Amino acid sequence: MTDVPSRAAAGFSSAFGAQPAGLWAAPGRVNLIGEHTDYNDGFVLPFALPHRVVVAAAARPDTRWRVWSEQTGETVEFGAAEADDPGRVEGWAGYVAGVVWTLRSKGYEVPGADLAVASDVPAGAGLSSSAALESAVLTALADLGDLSVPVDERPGLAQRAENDYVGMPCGIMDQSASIRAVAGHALFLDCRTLAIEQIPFDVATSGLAVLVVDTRAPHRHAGGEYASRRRACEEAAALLGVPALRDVDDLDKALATLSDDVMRRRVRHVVTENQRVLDTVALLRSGRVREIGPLLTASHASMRDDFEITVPEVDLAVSTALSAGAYGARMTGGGFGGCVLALVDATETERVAAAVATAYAGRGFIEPVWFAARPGAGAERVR
Ligand code: GAF
Repeated sequence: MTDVPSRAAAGFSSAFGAQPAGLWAAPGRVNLIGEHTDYNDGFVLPFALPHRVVVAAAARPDTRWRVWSEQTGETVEFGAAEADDPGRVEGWAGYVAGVVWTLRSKGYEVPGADLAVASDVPAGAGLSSSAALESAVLTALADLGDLSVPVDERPGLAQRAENDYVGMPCGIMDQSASIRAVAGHALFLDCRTLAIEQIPFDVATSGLAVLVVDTRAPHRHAGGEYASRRRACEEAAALLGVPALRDVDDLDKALATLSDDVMRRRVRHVVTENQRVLDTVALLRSGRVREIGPLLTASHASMRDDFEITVPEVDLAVSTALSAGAYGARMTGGGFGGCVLALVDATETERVAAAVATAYAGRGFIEPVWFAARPGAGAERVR
């Protein structure tokens, strides 16, 4: 199969009958650790995938946008009136219109454009295909219009497109990973100050691999459940009298203050998960990669028991990977399906993946898909 940039370029030519002015790419991500901590002003440690959304684009002389998608084969067209009206453009093109909206509403003179989108980021797998689309479009429009949008402000702009145009109350992790990642590194992000540190994460030199298993479990009520977790965290912070759960520094005292058991467990997940991110970063900084395994596994238990965002397929993939010898394993992403990552000896990757597939067959689950993930680059112009 032709590579993704070539598919985007070919799609552009056939949809718009011209050559694109350039090609821009932005990756999906795997979150190594730090789940549902971003909107609690906490810490996250994602890395970019080699899988990317590629946008072939050219400016237009007017303020209209036409977007062709390889996935649906359709072209959606909208103008300034639709872009300026959050929610008006629906479906996948809403992410594109949201980026136009977020830039325009900040005063940038966004050029009209034709855009063709191709991607090898698995959609609906919790690997941030939507953040990759937003990030690729934002990077393309900023370049095409010669807009001086500071790189450290781009993730927040893309997040705003998703929050306020599309209506998904996500945090800032995915857009940050897609825009600010550096190949060979994990991105340690403080979601309050937006300070970042690139943590070397070249697992191959340690003889290790990050096995990613797409459980292909159908997302169950993911949107509503995500929003309700976020709400519970905000309510808990208000009850505890702190700006965000990141500010809870005495967990026992906080748990004793709260009367609702579900809320207590939500708080415990966030507070302990933040600490696990810091502990993981400390280990990686001193090159002790294998030792992060137990932290990954503890993160999974916390998501399963306290935050209650896992599903049977995900739990089975984690427990099977661990029984097959993984150093640690956890669900990655927002939850209710999606992917699991496992830290394994590189030579054992296939065997562990096969063990998960066998366990799935035994339970009658859909056959999972797997790959070994190496940290890729953030958003960039590719041609
Ligand atoms: C989704 C969201 F988009 C992120 O902001 C983050 O909250 C994640 O779920 C959970 O860690 O990917």
